[in-house]
Amino acid sequence: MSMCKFRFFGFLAIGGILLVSVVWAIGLRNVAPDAVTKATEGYNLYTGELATLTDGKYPGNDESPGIFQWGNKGILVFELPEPLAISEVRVCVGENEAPYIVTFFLGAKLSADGQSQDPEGERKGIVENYEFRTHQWVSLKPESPIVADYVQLEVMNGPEMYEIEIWVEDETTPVRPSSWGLVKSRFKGNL
Ligand SMILES: [Ca+2]
Repeated sequence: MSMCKFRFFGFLAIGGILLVSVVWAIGLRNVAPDAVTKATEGYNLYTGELATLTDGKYPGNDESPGIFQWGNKGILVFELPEPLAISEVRVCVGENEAPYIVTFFLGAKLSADGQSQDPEGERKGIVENYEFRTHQWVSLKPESPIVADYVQLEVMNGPEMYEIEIWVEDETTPVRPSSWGLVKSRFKGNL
């Protein structure tokens, strides 16, 4: 191996270790796959499968990821198993410029029919994104982490959605094993 290659791979290794260490220290983890996910039913029609929103597949890492899409507007809810300090909600989107609104609740529960626009429980915060992005990650990030156990995502204009992540900070919980891919996706911020 030439010195250039050696230096290159050495830099990658050191950089990777440093970045992974940073993420480890912060203790970020995506809890969306652990949540009970539900879409409002009745007036708001959608195509696609809810499960594809938390299967870890999106255009940045899969050739044909599933698309979840409302006809126009709709609400998705994520009920977490316990209150957690949520630092960011991200949505990987495709076509259709759209606004996104996330509301954080504590003590709320899903209703049997999924109609949960005004769930019981205490509303702890709301974050809105009107950047109208397409084909990238949309970030909904509160100024500081919000402790909540119920996350509601409201969209309009029927955006294509590939993946939703709910990132929490927990210093006692290490990141999941796919550290390098996770670091790249977190710091790149785009597809
Ligand atoms: Ca997906």
